[in-house]
Amino acid sequence: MSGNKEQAFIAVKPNGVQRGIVGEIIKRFEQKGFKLVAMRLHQAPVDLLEKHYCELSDKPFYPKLIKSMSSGPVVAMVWEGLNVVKTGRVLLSETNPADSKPGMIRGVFCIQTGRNIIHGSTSVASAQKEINVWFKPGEVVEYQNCAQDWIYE
Ligand code: D4T
Repeated sequence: MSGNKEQAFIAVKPNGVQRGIVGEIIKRFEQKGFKLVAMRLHQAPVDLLEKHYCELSDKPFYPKLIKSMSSGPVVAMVWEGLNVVKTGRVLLSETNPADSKPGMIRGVFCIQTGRNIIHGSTSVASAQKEINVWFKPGEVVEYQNCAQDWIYE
């Protein structure tokens, strides 16, 4: 997927949902100009989370990561737009909130890595893998954003 149709998988983790930050996070992606093309509040089963985080299965923090991600509902989303994967990671900022830019999501809303409230795809390839893990075909919606010509030249 390329150009304005690039897609990123973004998820508000259970602690972000519990802390009532979902609206703030959606607002930042909307304000930037990205297009929301899928969203679901989901109590993720462990097997789904194991697929999502399969590349981290040998990490020491993996068991507590799976436990924390299954501790409550996740808001799973797909956002679309030019360079949305790279820019999405800028909006999230660093994995460790202590290293995050002060104005960015993890810099503003959280303190510790294990409670960093949001996930964002790190590459276009991993975004497509994650979208396929979290959404069925047809759940990602295609539509025209009426503001498109006011966002892109
Ligand atoms: P996610 O995947 O949640 O967007 O996080 P990142 O892409 O920024 O970072 P990651 O894959 O390295 O880590 C996944 C997830 O594990 C938690 N974690 C991470 C943790 O609890 N302790 C740690 O030491 C690390 C590195 C936080 C994010």
